[in-house]
Amino acid sequence: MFRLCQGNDQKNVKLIQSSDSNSDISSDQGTIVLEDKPELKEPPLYQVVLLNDDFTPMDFVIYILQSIFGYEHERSTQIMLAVHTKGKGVCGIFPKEIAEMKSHEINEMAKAHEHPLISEIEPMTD
Ligand code: TYC
Repeated sequence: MFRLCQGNDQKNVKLIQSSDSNSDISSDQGTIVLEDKPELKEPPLYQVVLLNDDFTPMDFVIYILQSIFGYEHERSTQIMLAVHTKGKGVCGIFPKEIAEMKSHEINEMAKAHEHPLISEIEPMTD
């Protein structure tokens, strides 16, 4: 005899063949249990956005991109020039807490060096 059990969300189910020794599921021989998978959602992502200004030296922005985001010199230069010409630009995408930390680090390093450089975070829209 087979019996079919299932959770609410039919997309997230797996088949388990029961046995008498498994106390989590029915002890009827031949019972099929469809269990929901635990729902593991990806964390919402945020962009770290760098804003242009007229005073922060280009080399300082390149240094920030290398030290905080780990970009190579050439890639950092490309990002810096994109921000310089377009007014703002994304320099990385992270879960909220990491984006906040990186943005805070940029803004504090800029303040410590008395540059007006500012970064912000923006939620990704999908
Ligand atoms: N516009 C700056 C300059 O001409 C360079 C710069 C680039 C500043 C990017 C900020 O986010 C920035 N020195």
